[in-house]
Amino acid sequence: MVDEALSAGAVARRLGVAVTTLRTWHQRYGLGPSEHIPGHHRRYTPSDLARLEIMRRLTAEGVSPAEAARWARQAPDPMPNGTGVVAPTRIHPAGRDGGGSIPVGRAGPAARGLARAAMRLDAAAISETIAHALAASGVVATWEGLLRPVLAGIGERHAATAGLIEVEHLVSRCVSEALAAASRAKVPTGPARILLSCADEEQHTLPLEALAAALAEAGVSYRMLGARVPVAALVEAVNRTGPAAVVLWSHTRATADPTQLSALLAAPRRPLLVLAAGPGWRADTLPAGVVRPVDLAEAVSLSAAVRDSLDQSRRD
Ligand code: B12
Repeated sequence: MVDEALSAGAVARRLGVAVTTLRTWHQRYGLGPSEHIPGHHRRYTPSDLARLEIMRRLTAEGVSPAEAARWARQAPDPMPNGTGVVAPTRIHPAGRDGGGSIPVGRAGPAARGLARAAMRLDAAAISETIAHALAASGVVATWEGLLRPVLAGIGERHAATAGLIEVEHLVSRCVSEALAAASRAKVPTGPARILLSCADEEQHTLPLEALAAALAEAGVSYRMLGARVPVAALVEAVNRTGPAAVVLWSHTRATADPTQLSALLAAPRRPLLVLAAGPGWRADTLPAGVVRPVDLAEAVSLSAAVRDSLDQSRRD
């Protein structure tokens, strides 16, 4: 094993990280070198390297270092037979059989049940759990206490294993259907003063669908443009419908081009309120006058408030 073991410098070069980063990962998260020859510096074995590769990949994807380290430590030994060959499938924890579970943090039993149903690809149980929660607790509580933890858990597992895409798709579909049914059950009257849209090329629509259902529940009419709206089409919709507020969702940095927000602010029928919603947006790049809600509840209350103020000003 000594021949294959690497120095910290060699590992740092291979992974493209600083030696100090390796030291931090060792000291804080226990991901250190395990080869120890008396009288020599400790060295990294191929198994250590495989774990560090998981750590590097996950942290680069935005997973917190503590969480990434948890996955890295759980990874099965990639070289149990000492061949020195790192089989790619073995460096993903539970990546071979799609087994394991979806982490839901401190979320309650309903979220754990939903996560289990999701792993079984049991669409009927998934839909029933969501419908039951929506009826019993309403949209905001269902989103925060049930859907968000499970969706985030699926994302976490996917980042760690590159698996669970089938689970992600099935759950997304069930969530969409349940939120659409909730929206249809309470169609608000009055003109639609809130425009909901995803940023250009943005395919993550579920948070906007949750907002639509929550607005319906609160009696606020909206128009939903859905996924991947090019900026010219968004501005066209604004100019034709004159909404009081536009909520533009971006889930990832790749779709968070602030010029989309500037275009809304420059539109001839500029909305009273432009909301940049979602984790894609960076606060320091937002044009002045754009508001960033912190969560679903705030997006609902801001939308309802701006609708009320427009209705009031039209009455005066
Ligand atoms: C479901 C899902 C999909 C589905 C979406 C289906 C749909 N109709 O929406 C599909 C399969 C289409 C998909 C596609 C992709 N996805 Co995806 N996806 C997810 C997943 C699992 C859940 C998304 C979601 O709804 N999150 C909702 C909650 C959980 O997100 P949240 O950030 O915690 O939200 C909070 C804040 O934003 C805040 N908030 C602030 N303001 C507001 C306002 C409102 C109204 C609300 C509701 C909330 C809110 O409160 C929220 C909680 O309520 C996430 C994992 C994750 N953690 O999000 C990955 C994830 C977002 N996807 C990811 C990726 C990489 C992709 C793809 C690029 C994959 C690919 N290679 O094709 C594509 C992207 C395509 C595109 N251009 O958009 C990565 C993004 C990594 C990154 N940071 O860049 C993630 C994080 C998974 C991962 N860990 O790798 N995805």
